[in-house]
Amino acid sequence: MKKLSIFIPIFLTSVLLLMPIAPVQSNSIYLHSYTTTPPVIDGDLNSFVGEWTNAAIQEFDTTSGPSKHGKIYVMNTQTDLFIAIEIDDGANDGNKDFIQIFFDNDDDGTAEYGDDILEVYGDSTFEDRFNKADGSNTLDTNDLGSNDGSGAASYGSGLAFFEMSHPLKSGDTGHDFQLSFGDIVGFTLRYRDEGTGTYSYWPTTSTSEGSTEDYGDIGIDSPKNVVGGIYASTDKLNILTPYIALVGLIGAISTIFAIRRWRKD
Ligand SMILES: [Ca+2]
Ligand SMILES: [Ca+2]
Ligand SMILES: [Ca+2]
Ligand SMILES: [Ca+2]
Repeated sequence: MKKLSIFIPIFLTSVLLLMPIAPVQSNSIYLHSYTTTPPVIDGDLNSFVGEWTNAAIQEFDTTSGPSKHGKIYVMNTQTDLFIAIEIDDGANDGNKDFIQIFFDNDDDGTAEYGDDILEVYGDSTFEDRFNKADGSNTLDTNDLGSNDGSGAASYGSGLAFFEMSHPLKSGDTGHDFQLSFGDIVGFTLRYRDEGTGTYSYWPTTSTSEGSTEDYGDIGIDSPKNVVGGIYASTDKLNILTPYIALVGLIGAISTIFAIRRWRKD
């Protein structure tokens, strides 16, 4: 019985402390990848060999509006977030086709005033925008903000291609997200296909300001250190978790021994 009374607290402490500390996510879509090599933002996803191979890549079918199949690529360097999209489109309609990425800056599932928006048109026009309080959105530059980032598009064989970049910390607060390593930002995309005159969404079903949405998540990864040829995450929590658990375990054992000694005395 005495052995059990020692074992149970040690076991429970170990279980609690060894439980993985996962980032808060709104759903299962969680894209994150660090790269040391930024892509060339020219609308061509193969400007050089392996340009997007370091990215987190996910295929999708739009969840609202006409069903369109696509693929999203996400990665970040120390300074910028990069996103590429390829999506079904029967015809190239130049600046009438466009992709929009709506961000949920604080990742709380609610679209808010000041949330960041990136837009790239089929003719490679790039716009850095933000959510307004009335549910519409506008250019950052219409509100004394700055146009931060770049974008480009191309088209071929029934697919529209978009590449874009945006600083993690532009300094344009109120119009752009300001992200650090380990941060998670919500996102959804909306595609305008001029040929069918429709909008398609993924993963949310709308982008209304003030509404609660089922956003996907983009994580900002920190640089990876090569340790003996193996990539090791420098995520602080990941590194610290086993040590925290060890300290907790030692604490629990010491307490039990202290109690036993005290009982004997
Ligand atoms: Ca490119
Ligand atoms: Ca929000
Ligand atoms: Ca801006
Ligand atoms: Ca913006």
